[in-house]
Amino acid sequence: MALISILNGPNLNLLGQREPEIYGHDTLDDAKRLCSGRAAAIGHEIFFAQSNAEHVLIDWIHEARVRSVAIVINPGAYSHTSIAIRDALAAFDGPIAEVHITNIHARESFRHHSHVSAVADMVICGCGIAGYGFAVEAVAAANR
Ligand code: DHK
Repeated sequence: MALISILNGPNLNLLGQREPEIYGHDTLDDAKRLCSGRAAAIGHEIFFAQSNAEHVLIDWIHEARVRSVAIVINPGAYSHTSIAIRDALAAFDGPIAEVHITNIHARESFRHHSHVSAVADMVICGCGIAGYGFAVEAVAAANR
């Protein structure tokens, strides 16, 4: 049994409450339940966490270097701004999945580029919280 770190960036604590016409009605707790069920089914455990602070996300990525076999990350708006998160992920050896609830390419132009995508092994966007489940399965398969 191995650990997968599932990390969520700013404003994702409000999932289900903020702009539901864009982000839907599912909550981050729903995403956590989905991930833990999906991970358990394939013999893995999860560390699932959310922070609005860039440095906290970076610390969790560093911790994943020693305790996790894979990372699933929705960096929220930091996807589009944070070279520091990109660099932290580049120092992780296992598979990385970048997840976005929405299809960032069909939204405002400032969301079209993600600094994280260049260091992710896979990018899943526009699938709602189902994307988290796909990501857990994909990183587990990539780690085999
Ligand atoms: C979530 C956010 O908070 C936005 O800043 C990103 C992403 C998109 C999502 O779709 O999950 O641009």
